[in-house]
Amino acid sequence: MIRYLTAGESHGPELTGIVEGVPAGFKVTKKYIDSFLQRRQKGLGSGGRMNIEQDEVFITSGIVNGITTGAPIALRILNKDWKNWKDKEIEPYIVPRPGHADLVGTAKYDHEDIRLVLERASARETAMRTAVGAVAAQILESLEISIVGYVSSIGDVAYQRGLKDRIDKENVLKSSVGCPDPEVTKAMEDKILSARKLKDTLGGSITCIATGVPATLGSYVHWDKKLDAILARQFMSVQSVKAVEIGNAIEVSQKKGTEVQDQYQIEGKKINKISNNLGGFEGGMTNGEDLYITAHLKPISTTLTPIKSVDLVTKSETETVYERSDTCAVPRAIPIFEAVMAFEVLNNLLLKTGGDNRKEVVRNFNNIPNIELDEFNMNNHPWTMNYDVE
Ligand code: EPS
Repeated sequence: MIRYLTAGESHGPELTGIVEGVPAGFKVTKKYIDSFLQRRQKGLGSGGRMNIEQDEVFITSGIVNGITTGAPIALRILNKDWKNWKDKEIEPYIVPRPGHADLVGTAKYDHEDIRLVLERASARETAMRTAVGAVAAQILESLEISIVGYVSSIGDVAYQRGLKDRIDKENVLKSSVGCPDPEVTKAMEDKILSARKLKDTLGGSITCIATGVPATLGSYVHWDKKLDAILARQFMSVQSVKAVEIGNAIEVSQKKGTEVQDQYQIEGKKINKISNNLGGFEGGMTNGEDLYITAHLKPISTTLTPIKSVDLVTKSETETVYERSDTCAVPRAIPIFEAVMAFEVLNNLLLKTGGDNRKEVVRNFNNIPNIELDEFNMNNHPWTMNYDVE
C-alpha cells in the first residue's frame, strides 16, 4: 500500500508532499516530475497566476541519485507568489463565492476571514498531487504501463474519440486546449475566448486512458476494493469535479444490454472483447482492456461578472467581488488526472505484486496471468455447495 499526504497554502511559502511505501530500486527523476508540473501550467484559459509560477519539484528524501530507496519520499514545490504576499496587509475577505468552499469552510472551522479557506481549498494543491502521481507514472512506465489524458469537452463542445482510436500524446501537447483533434481544438478555443470576453467561466471534461494494465487488479468480493470505485473517488476529489464516468457509462445507461456489453471473441489463445464500453472494468476488476475514465468539471466559481452572495459582516445580500482566477482550468488539468490515475493504478498493482524492491515487484508483475484460454482449469462436474449450518 502506498499513501501520501500533501500540505501547503496557495499563497504560502511552499507545497509539501510525503509519499510512503514506494519500493526501492525504481528510477524516479526530477526531470520527469517537472515535465508533469510544467504541463499543468499551460493551456488556454489560465489566469495571471501561471505567469508568476514556474513549478519545479525539490526531492529531499527517499530518492537518491534518481533511484527510490524504499524510504518515505519528500517533495517540495515553492510558491513564487509567496514573495508578493509575505508581510502584505491583506484586505478582509467577507463575501463567499457560491460554488467554492468559502461559505461552508468558514462555518466549519469558525474562521474570521474567508481567505483561510480559499488558501487550502485552492486548486494550487493539485500541483503537489501532480508531483506525487508523476512518481507513480514514471514507475508504471518502467513496467510498460502508460497513461494519456486529453480534453474531451469544453462547455458544450465535445470531442468524441472513435472506439478504436489511439490518442497521440504529441497531438494533445500541440493543442492549446489539450484536445487531439485540430478542428475541435479551434471550436474549444473560440468557446474559451468568448467566455473570457463575457467575463464568465467554463467547465468541461478530461478523459484518461491507461494502457498495459494487467487484468485482475481490484476485486469483486468487497465494496471498498473495487478499483473502478476507488478511481472514481480519486478523480472526484480533484477540485471542480462533479461527475466521473467509467468507459461510455452515460451512453451505456441509455441503451439495451445487447448493444453495449463488450462481447468476447477468441483470437489465437486470447479471449478478446469486441468493444470497450465498460472502460476496462468488469466486476470492479481490471479486465486487461485499456482503462478509460472521464472527469466532468464544473466551471470555476470565481467569475469576473459578479453573482449573488451575502456579506458576512453586514449580514446582508450583496454580490461577489472578483479575485484573480482562470477562465477555464480544464486544459491545464490533464496531468492532474493522469497523476491521480497513475497513483491508484500503481497502488493496486503493488497490492497484487507486493515487494520491497524493484526485482521482487518485476518478478511478481511478470507472473500475473493473462486472461487466456489455457489459464482456465474448469472442473466441469456437478457439485454441491455445503456449509455447516441448518
Ligand atoms: C485558484 C485561483 C488561482 C489559480 C489557482 C487556483 O490562483 P490565484 O488566486 O493565486 O490567482 O491560479 O491555481 C493555481 C495557483 C495552480 O497552481 O493551479 C483557485 O481559487 O482555486
